[in-house]
Amino acid sequence: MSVERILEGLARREPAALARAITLVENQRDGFERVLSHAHGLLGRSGARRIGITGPPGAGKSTLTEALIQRFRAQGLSVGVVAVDPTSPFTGGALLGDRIRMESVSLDPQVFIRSMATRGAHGGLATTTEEVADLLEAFGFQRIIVETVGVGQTELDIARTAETTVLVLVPESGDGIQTLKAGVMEIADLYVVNKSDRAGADKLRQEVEVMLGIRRGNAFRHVAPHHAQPTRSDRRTGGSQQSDSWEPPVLATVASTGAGVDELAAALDRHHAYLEASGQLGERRRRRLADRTRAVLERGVRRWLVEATRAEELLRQRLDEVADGLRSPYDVAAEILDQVKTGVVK
Ligand SMILES: Nc1nc2c(ncn2[C@@H]2O[C@H](COP(=O)(O)OP(=O)(O)O)[C@@H](O)[C@H]2O)c(=O)[nH]1
Ligand SMILES: [Mg+2]
Repeated sequence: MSVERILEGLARREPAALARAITLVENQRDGFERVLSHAHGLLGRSGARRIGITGPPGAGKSTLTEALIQRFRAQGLSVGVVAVDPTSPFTGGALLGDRIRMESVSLDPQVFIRSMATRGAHGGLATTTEEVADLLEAFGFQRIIVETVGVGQTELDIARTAETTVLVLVPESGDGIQTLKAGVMEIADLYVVNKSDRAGADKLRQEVEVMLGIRRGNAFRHVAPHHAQPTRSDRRTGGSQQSDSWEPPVLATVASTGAGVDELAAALDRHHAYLEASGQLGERRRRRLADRTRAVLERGVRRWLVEATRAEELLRQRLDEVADGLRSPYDVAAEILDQVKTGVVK
């Protein structure tokens, strides 16, 4: 399918064209930036919101995503999902065991689920994921969920391309709590203790709350001179939010039965309202656009360096000298860069 044909198909809202566009972007084939540039012009029209869901494997992220899809559909909202998680497919397990309803969701044209290929997207995975989310938004989906597996920096970078980041932990997720302790997870906007039907869920919830409490205790930004500090129970429910600060709530869910999902959806709404009221929605958007432009520029430079210059060839020529200890990788890189800059290597 040519780029023209894809653009026409997207204008006619053909799901097949959307699928092709996503593949084009994932593989960075010729014309992918044209499609993305076009899509960019269509963003922000349908009041779309992006939600990033991350957490350790098996935490129930996909199950939770399915439950949210149902919830959003019941509100008449269309939902696009990007799953950067090769390990767990969407099974329909959250649909309360109702096969008929599950089918009706998977055949629902207002729901589009796409799994991302993670191989090959070296380093640029966060950018590519965000670009795929752009395509979904441009297509008209009103809620976009990005599911990523893991609790490391990469997963977080991906989840952070969303407006609201949800970290899903489970009683057995030792990893998650360790990372949390290490401070990597501080940027989640909402914490969910899923599998709250299991032993240890309450304890985990308390642990997470204590940890967030410690973090808040150390951070002066939470000291609001004209207001009383929210009480402990306010914090727990995320109930009392001032427009200038957000206290991440710690919610309990059982994704497989849908318990707690209404509260999660309500917390997502509250966070969005907070982002709007505080002006952060616009701020975060500007920051993302700057990050994106930089990422696209870097990607372009890298592609140009590899495809349009003889840098790689020169590298191969010099490799023996490096291997023999005659030169360092830094010398060689500097030489190549110099030659590229002065146009000796074209
Ligand atoms: N007991 C229990 N099992 C759950 C819950 N949520 C999900 N599961 C199960 O946990 C497994 C992993 O779920 P999945 O959504 O694929 O996890 P993901 O890897 O985080 O996407 C599946 O067998 C789910 O049915 C829950 O709240 N309680
Ligand atoms: Mg999953």
